[in-house]
Amino acid sequence: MQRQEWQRRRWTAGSIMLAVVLGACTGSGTKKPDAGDETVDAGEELDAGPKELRAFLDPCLSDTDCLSGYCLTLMINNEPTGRCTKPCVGIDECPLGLGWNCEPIENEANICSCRATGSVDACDGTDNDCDGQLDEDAACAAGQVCDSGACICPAENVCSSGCTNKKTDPFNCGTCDNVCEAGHSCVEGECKCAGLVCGGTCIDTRYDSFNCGGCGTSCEAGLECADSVCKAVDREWAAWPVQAGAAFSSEYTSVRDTRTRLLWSADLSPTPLDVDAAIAFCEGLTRDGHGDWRVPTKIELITIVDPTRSGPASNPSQFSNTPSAPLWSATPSATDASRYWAVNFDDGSVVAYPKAVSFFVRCVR
Ligand SMILES: [Ca+2]
Ligand SMILES: [Ca+2]
Repeated sequence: MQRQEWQRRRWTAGSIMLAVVLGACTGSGTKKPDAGDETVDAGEELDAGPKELRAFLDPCLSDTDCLSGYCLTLMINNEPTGRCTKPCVGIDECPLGLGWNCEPIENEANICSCRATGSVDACDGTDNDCDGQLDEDAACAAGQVCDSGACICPAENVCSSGCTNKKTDPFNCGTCDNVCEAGHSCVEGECKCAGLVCGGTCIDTRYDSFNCGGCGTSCEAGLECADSVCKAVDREWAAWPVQAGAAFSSEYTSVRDTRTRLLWSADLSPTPLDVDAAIAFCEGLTRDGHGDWRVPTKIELITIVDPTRSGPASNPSQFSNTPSAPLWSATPSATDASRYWAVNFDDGSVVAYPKAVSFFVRCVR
C-alpha cells in the first residue's frame, strides 16, 4: 500500500488522541478501537471478511488487525511500519533493549512503545528496528559476541593469537594452537579433510595433478590440475614485471600504467579521508575528461608499490607526491567488515584499518 494512503487510513480511523500521541512521541503512535469512532474506510476493512487477529510484534495496518487492539506505528528508514503492541504495567513486560518503553497513551492503558532508529540492529543495546529481538544484526569480529550492547570476547574464545572462533579457526581448532594439517579445515572444532582421502592422504582434488577431480586421475605431461580439470596453465602473469618504470606515462594530470591499463590520478585527495568519504571523493572526481574515477582495489593499489624503494615505496618519476603513509583501498577485510585494506607506502605493507580512520586516497579508473 502506498505510504500516503496508509497514513490517510491511520488518520481517518484515528482521533485527536492519536494526534496527541504522535505529537508527544515522534515515530510512534497507536489508538484503541472504539465503536463510537467515525471510520470512513470501515467498509474497506469489513470487505475482507473475518480475519485472524495478529499477535504481539506481528505486522499490522490498523488497530483492528491486532489481538490487543493496539497497532504501533513505527517510522523505520522514514517509512511507516505497523507492528502490534500490547498493554503493559511496567517496562519489564516489554522487549529488552533501549528504544522500548512502557508509556501511557491519552486516557488509556500504558502500552509497550518503541522508537525505531533504523532497519539494521547493530550491537548497541538498542532494539534499533523494534522487532523485539535485541542487536540481532550485530557484526562482531570472529570469536566475539554481542553482550549488553558491546562486542566482547568470551574468555573461552581467547587464544594467543587473539579472539577466535575455535569451531572454525584452522589455527586454533577445538583448542588454542591446534593447527589443522594442510588440506584440512576446522569444522565444529575438529580438523576434517576438506577434499578427498586418496590412499590414506587428504587431497585437494581441485589442484592435485595426480588426483585431479578424483582419486587416481593423473594429468598428462605438460598439463596441470586447476579447478578439478587437467589444463595447460599460463603462468606468464606471475612473471609480469610490476613497476617497470617505462610502463608509466603521463596523461595530463593522470598517470597511465600501460601494462595494467589503469589510469591513476596524479594528485591525492586534498586531505586524508575516512573510507566512506574517500569513496564519495573519487566518485565525484572529474579529471582529464573522465568522470568514472573510483577508489582502487587492494590488488590494484599494490601494483603501484615500488618494492625496491621505501619511505615512500613509490617511484618518484611516476608519482612525485606519494606520502610515506597508508593510502585507502576499496577492499573490505573478509574477517571484519568495519575494516578496509590500506597499502602503506612507507614500506609497501598492507594492513586492514578501521574504516573511520582518515588516509589519503589516489583515485583510479
Ligand atoms: Ca531488533
Ligand atoms: Ca541494536
